[in-house]
Amino acid sequence: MLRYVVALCLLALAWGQDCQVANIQVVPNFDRARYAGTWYAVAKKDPEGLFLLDNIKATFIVGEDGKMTASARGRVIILNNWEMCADMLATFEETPDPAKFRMKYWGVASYLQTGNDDHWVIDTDYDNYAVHYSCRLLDSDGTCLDSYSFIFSRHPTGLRAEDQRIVTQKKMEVCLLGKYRRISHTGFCETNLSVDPQ
Ligand code: RTL
Repeated sequence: MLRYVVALCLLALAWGQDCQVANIQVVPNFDRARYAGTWYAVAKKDPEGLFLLDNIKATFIVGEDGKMTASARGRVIILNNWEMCADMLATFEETPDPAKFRMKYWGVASYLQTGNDDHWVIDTDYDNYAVHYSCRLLDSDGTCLDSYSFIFSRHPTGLRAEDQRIVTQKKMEVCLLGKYRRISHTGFCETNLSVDPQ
């Protein structure tokens, strides 16, 4: 019963949203040093076209110069039926808002996608969860026509129960509630380090 009441309240709140990209709130005083390290993508909302499928893991690094870079790995299918793990690299350009970056990305292999996307950190507690958002195409009315978003967890097992509610709230704030799919982690993109026999 309580679940339905909460769901109804969320729905009522969702109706009150204007979905203007310019009004989307991000993490105040974003601290990239605390954000650094490994994140497991546990859910995603896809953009138009080719995208990472599953087994997605990202590692953010802050260099000595203070600049943030990242690497990401995930399963993709390219050329219609070639399944592989895409190794991606990214650099981040700062903007006046510390939680809003421009992300330039490319594949380690030249046939992988390259791009230059917004990379906004909507919310994070740095130790457990993070909500990412990117709008690729703004509509003339200020809403987003083509977006993608990742829910990240520090834990390969997924989000902690106590973080779920806040993440649902944030999904709603970026106007993407109900559009996310769970990301499975099957080990497909885990590199098997071979141990040499003595
Ligand atoms: C995320 C984390 C930070 C580093 C990078 C990210 C995005 C990667 C993307 C990759 C798309 C690859 C495709 C390859 C097929 O050619 C935000 C995960 C680089 C969007 C579609």
